[in-house]
Amino acid sequence: MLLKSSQSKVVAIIIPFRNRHQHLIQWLYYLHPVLQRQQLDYGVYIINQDGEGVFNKARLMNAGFAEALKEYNYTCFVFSDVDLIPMNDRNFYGCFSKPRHLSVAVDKFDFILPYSAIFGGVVSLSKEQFLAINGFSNSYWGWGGEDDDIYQRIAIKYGKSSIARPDMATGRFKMIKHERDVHNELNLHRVEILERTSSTMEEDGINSLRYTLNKIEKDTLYTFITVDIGSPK
Ligand code: BGN
Repeated sequence: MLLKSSQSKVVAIIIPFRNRHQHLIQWLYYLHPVLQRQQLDYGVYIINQDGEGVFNKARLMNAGFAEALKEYNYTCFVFSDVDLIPMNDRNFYGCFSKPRHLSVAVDKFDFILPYSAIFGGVVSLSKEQFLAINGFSNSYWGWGGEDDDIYQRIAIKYGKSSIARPDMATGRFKMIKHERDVHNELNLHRVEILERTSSTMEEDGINSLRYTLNKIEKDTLYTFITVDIGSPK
């Protein structure tokens, strides 16, 4: 594949995680061959939330960004749910001149975009793009909103049409079926937090991230990092 200079192939794949080992096995089985065929220079980082507190996916993704950079000079970050498997090898897990939403046609949503501003599932941002928007918000505890928040950050920083997507045939995904997770209940504060993104994004993000690194386990196929990210105030 010919790459423009703005596209980057030194990629850290960051997967926020807790108690989804069955999915992880499948993700690794399907994704490694795809990533190898795409000839990426990549590492896979599973960021495991320690304990049974309320899940905070965005904080885990921020921690993954920080931990991956301690290890290698990554220039591109792909943030992926552990249960999303691409159906098309040509959906490139790299970075582009715009932040990119890769999972545009998921079977769970009948292979259509549920809404035009959706930016969850699998997304890629260059290191530069991620830092320019101060990463993800740390404030979303429980389910929902953190992906809309990063979409807002991008729109605020770069303007409304600032994300890129593959076409709907390239962007097909299967979501591995599962029950709702425990300790990841719907976040009832998500709408009000989202309304404040423009005024909080400068202070709430990768620059204010706090966590304790508890364990790093290196496997041939991935690095499994357990972090304590605290609990809601
Ligand atoms: C949206 C959620 C996203 C989620 C998608 C797809 C919110 C914020 C409400 C304003 N957003 O509704 O986080 O990825 O559904 O499931 O809940």
